[in-house]
Amino acid sequence: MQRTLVLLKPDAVQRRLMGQLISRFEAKSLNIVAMKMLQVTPELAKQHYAEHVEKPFYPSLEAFITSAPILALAIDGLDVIQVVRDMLGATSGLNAAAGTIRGDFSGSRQMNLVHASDGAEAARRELSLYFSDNEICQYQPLLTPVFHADDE
Ligand code: FUP
Repeated sequence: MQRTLVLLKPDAVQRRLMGQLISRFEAKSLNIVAMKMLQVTPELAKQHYAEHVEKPFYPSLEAFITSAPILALAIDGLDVIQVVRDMLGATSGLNAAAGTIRGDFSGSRQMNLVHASDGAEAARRELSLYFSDNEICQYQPLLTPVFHADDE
């Protein structure tokens, strides 16, 4: 079992897509264990996108990610980091396959609606930027036995 960080970005909030996007993660049998709406500050944007801060597109990316609230989610599941990355699709909505979130809803590289951690180390780092340990809900997901076998 893994945990990943997902952000529904300002375009998802402004376009009233939050419900539809959350539904996709629920339909995939993943377990949402924390959720928080917040406005990203420039300081948090620089921490989140540390690898991009020096790139030419960063000022525009920061303006976008701080432009309206986001919804941050912590999501648990089997291989959830890769499963969610696959559900998002390629970074640009212009290239993302149909059936993925970006492929179905986005026609932009920047306004691509969603972020998800791209590996175990990124997930640990990014989860700690948005959630403290006591904000992660501990509960027994009752439908697990109908979603996958014990040994998966
Ligand atoms: P991803 O891991 O798919 O979220 O994509 P990246 O880490 O490569 O990029 C982070 C964010 O920067 C993406 F959401 C899109 C944005 N971006 C731009 O706006 N312009 C670029 O040239 C590249 C990325």
